[in-house]
Amino acid sequence: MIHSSSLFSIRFWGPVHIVPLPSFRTHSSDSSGQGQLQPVGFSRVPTTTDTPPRHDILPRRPAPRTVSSSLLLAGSHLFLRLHILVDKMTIDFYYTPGSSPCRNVLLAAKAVGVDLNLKLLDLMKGEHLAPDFVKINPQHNVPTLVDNGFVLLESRAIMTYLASKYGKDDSLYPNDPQKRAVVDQRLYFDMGTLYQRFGELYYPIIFGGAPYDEEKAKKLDEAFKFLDGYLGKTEWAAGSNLTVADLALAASVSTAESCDWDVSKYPNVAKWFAKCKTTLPGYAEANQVGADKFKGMYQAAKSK
Ligand SMILES: N[C@@H](CCC(=O)N[C@@H](CS)C(=O)NCC(=O)O)C(=O)O
Repeated sequence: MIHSSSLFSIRFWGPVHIVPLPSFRTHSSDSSGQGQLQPVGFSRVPTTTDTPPRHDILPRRPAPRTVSSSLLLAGSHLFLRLHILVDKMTIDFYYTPGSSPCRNVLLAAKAVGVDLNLKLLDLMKGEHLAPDFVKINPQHNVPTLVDNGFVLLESRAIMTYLASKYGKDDSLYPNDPQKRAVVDQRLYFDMGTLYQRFGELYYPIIFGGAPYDEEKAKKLDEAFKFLDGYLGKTEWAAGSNLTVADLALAASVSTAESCDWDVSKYPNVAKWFAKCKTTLPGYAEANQVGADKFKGMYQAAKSK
């Protein structure tokens, strides 16, 4: 289990007292109008070096010019005067361990270092169709995240949300537009091509007792070759460092491996995947346990 312990929210409470604060305007002692910052309403002791204001040539300003530093000061002043309540925040996570999309999120939470309050749903028992859950998620699917009342579906959206909101830095989901675009492309590739084709081949076998379909297997093989091409160019899926794209792709590849898909046929994928298994934070707990459960479902379906 992953325990909730390290996250805190800051809640402001009680009446907000707006205190009179000094605002600032420029004291124009030269014709450029760019003088020192002077608090308005605070007296300033004249010094011998002061140049008398040249009212004869400078137009009088009807109102003081407020600058951004006054806003900053106001913010910090207010902050000091507000009551601060630090309390525990809960991030509920509805999931089922065998689900590859749920493991995307579990891996992301481990990599980000955020604790989730795990809420197991047994899809086989229809727990995801219970009215209380459908009220939270009308699409009644997992993974579903509820972060202090904020509900989010779609595993890859949840991953990028966790990385953006709770990441120590932007390495897992870069702020740079082009780096981020590559991460997004790999995530969409995972959802729309790799995992999609995996599902098209294996879901009918596991959940519908269908026979192995060679045409669908060729499509999945092609998707793995695309991934092999990406990983031939960069060390990680979207560049030189680990990102959320690696986490999603690793969950998908592990799920295919659970169904006896031969990952060793794709040398770059095999090398990268071996590294993922040993270096992704909490890999065994977050992903392998669930991938093994999925393997059990596949084996059971095969033996029927
Ligand atoms: N694209 C979604 C897929 C979610 C999904 O298909 N979840 C399945 C389990 S793997 C589910 O909850 N199915 C039950 C249902 O849709 O009622 C994601 O990545 O989060």
